[in-house]
Amino acid sequence: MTGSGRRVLALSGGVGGARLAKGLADVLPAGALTVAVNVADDFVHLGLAISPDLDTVMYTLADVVNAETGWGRKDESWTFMAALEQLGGECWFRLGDADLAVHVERTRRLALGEKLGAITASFCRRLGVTSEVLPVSDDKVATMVATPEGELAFQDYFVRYRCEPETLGFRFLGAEAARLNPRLLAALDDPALDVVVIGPSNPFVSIGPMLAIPGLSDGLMRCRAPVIAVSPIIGGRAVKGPAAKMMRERGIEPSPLAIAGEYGSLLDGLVIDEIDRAEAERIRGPRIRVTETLMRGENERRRLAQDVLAFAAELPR
Ligand code: FO1
Repeated sequence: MTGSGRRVLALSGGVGGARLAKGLADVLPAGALTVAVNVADDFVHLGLAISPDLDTVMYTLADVVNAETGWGRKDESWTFMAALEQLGGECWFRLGDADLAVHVERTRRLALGEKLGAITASFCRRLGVTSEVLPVSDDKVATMVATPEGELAFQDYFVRYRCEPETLGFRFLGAEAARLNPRLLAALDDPALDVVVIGPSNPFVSIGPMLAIPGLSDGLMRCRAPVIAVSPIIGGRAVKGPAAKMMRERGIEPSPLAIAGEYGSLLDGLVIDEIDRAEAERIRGPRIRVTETLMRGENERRRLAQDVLAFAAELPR
């Protein structure tokens, strides 16, 4: 299905989406994959422009990611953090020494007026990434989390308070005015596009802010290729992060059925885990593929990627 010239577009948040993107990149011909990435987790910290999801995708595709945490770099040293701690600086968001170079250089280039997409492309080239990694927009979008104690900026909610506050809702500041990355629009309209894969990312705070940018939902509805999501919920739990907790806080039972409900008519297909097989017949709308979706290593993520591509080939265009 993915012979020369065929293309695959993946939408990704952080760790889960990045792992599937790596699987796809490994089984596809070089350059066949475009990954559009959430930017609403981005923030300025210690004066530096941090783009956690873009960096997670970039490091994962470059094979330099910390496999344990799923974010940050492997073989990292922490001299900067230790020195900052000694000075009584802000240490709740951990920046490794090599990772720091990315934030410093990105901040410098943004200040010169370079676009986030161009900076990301340049970093990816330098790190040997052959897939195209696109920020969903070059404009600023910021997720705000409503909690009973007031609204929190995303990284405060996620890292500083470890996702502990109850979530009442989300706002994506800047999303309405943001312009979709033109390369993403081009990817959606490319006649060679075989499939759009929504990674096993959080539908509320990873894919949600991407879909809040005008043009993406329409583009997905319009594009001729099937749109397939991989459920981030397996056996009632999120593999990583607060997706299941957020569902319970909305009064929804965490399940692939709830994932199908979140994406609604955008989806042509949904990939769910073996453990949720019994759920398949309750899901109305998308075609369902049941397979092993947990990605513990290289082989599992490649096998899942192959499965998703085979499923896409079975779906009507
Ligand atoms: N996540 C954490 O849980 N703790 C951290 O200290 C942390 C630091 C960090 C530094 C750079 C980076 O690119 C990501 C980092 N993350 C950290 C991950 C991260 O912020 C979240 O996983 C995402 O925003 C959610 O997708």
